Amino acid sequence: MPEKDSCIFCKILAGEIPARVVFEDDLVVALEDINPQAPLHYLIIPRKHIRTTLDLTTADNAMIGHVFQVAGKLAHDLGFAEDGFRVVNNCNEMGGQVVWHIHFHLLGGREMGWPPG
Ligand code: D5M
Repeated sequence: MPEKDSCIFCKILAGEIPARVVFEDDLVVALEDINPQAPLHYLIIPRKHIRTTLDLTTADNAMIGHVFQVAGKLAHDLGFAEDGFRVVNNCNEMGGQVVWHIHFHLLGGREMGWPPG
């Protein structure tokens, strides 16, 4: 079975698994993370099934730029842009990736530590 067919994020994007969606357009869907690591924790998920950051190609450049624009817009619209926020992409096991469909964490609502854990 192709990996895409068992991908939990593809199932969410297809409406087969419920999610608390806060934004969507033709390129991405943003939703509340089921296991929040901050008072405000959203996932920005490209509609295209891309396994990891390492699988991006130049064809994805505009979409990735769009992800960051959406992150800023969401932080602004949800009222935490001025306080500050963090956008995180985890890649492969040691990077902390557990879902194999590229996604970007948008975290806010608390002071972020550095370096991250
Ligand atoms: O992060 C994967 C993230 O995906 C992790 O923060 C939990 C979140 N997750 C997993 N399943 C769901 C559903 N069904 N709804 C919302 N959020 C979900 P990673 O960067 O791969 O470690």
